[in-house]
Amino acid sequence: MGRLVIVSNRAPSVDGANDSGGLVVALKDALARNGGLWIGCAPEQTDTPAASLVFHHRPEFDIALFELEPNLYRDYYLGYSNSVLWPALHGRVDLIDVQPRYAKAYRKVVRRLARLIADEVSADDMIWVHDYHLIPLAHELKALGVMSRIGFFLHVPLPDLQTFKAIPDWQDLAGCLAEYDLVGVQTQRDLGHMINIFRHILRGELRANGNMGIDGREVVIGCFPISIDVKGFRRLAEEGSVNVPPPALPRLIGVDRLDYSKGLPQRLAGYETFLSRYPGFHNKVGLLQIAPPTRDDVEAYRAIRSELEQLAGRINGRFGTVDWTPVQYIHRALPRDELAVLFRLSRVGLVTPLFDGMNLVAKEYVAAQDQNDPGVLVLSQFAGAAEEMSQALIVNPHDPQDVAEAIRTALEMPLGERVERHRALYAHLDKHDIAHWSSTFLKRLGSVEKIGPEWLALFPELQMRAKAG
Ligand code: ADQ
Repeated sequence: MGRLVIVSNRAPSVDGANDSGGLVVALKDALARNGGLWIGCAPEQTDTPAASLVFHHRPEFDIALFELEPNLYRDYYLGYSNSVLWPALHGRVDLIDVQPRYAKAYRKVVRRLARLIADEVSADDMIWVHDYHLIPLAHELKALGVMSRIGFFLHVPLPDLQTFKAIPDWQDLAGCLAEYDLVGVQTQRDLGHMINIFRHILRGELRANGNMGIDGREVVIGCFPISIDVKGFRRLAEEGSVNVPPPALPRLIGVDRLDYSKGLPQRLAGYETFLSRYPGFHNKVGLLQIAPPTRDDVEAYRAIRSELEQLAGRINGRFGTVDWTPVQYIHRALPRDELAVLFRLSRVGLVTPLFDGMNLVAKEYVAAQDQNDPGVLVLSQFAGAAEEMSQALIVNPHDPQDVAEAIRTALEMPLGERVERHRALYAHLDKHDIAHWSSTFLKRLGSVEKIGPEWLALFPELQMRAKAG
């Protein structure tokens, strides 16, 4: 039995400091079982990157970092990954910034990483690649003769065919995706898009077993909705809130990375409409919006920040009084235990992205609630989470009237209905937590028929370094 090798742009910290929540929790056990390895970019760039992976040993698994030069990293990460792929995959083709050097850097980084990984893995290892930063990795690894099973999971949405074609290298990228043995997305919505992309760009055929036949081989595809450590997060909220007094006013809460896909200005517009339609709620509710900055070096992110600050200021100026601030805005990250408590003490969770692969905040909000007096989740129909969480109040985030009405409904919802909705949401989450997500994906990857020399023979022009393991 080989190892599990995780590859992602960012690796867990070497000292385990940022382990709480998320992927590390999900994968720790699977990694520990077979002496696993996690490969990711070194947090600091250097003008003289090491020629091999830099290893760090942790008790449960090893971490191997690859180093990059600052300029290369900038063009690969801020450039191609976050100024071309991120906006395109989120349907914001107007924000794509096409620079030839970005695409070059992206391919160069992935190719270099593939060489480092090829030296390290054997055919028995199972490789799981994460997210849009590394789409061509299977292509590069297979070109180097790596015969391990290679799976890919896309954390962000896969848009429809027309939007996908706005990416300058769309044919190439679709081909690279199809080189994985298993491609997983978050939702049925995205799975439908993937089938369409493979059909139209690669002349793929959907088979009776739900997989795609492409160029004479089978690509296993599937929908694997990611989740959270439900019980762990609930515990954080319960234990942390014991000594915290509830806020003076019922609170609405929003927690998002400051990103244009999260629909923050639209959320504030919905709240403003609510306040102007229902003056009876003035002085009786408050919105707490927590939005730490990300990717501040990209222009689109600076723009959203100043737009949000202006909107919050406008609402406070228009409706606020000496003793009431309608919008409280915190522009930084908070520790997870504090977030969990804030979720539990908030009557309404506002999760209204314009387009989101899943949205873990929606799940965290539900997990944190007191089951005897739960708050209400208001959820965008465009969050992947909406496919699983139909007992939330589902809204169109582009329509401020709809958001305003949902806020009112949530605030006025009787206890019995809140409990009923929460019970159904929590029961689903409890069964489909992060451990369920990772084990389902890995089981499927493990059952994929192993590639053989006949597949490698499809690439006679490439130099093979087949590693028989
Ligand atoms: P993100 O776009 O980062 O993830 P999301 O799923 O909401 O979005 O996860 C954000 C995480 O960061 C949550 O765990 C949240 O609690 C945390 N966070 C947000 N604001 C914070 C703050 N102020 N302080 C501390 N923590 C904060 C991408 C995709 C999503 C997909 C995830 C996982 O865009 O659609 O759900 O990956 O696959």
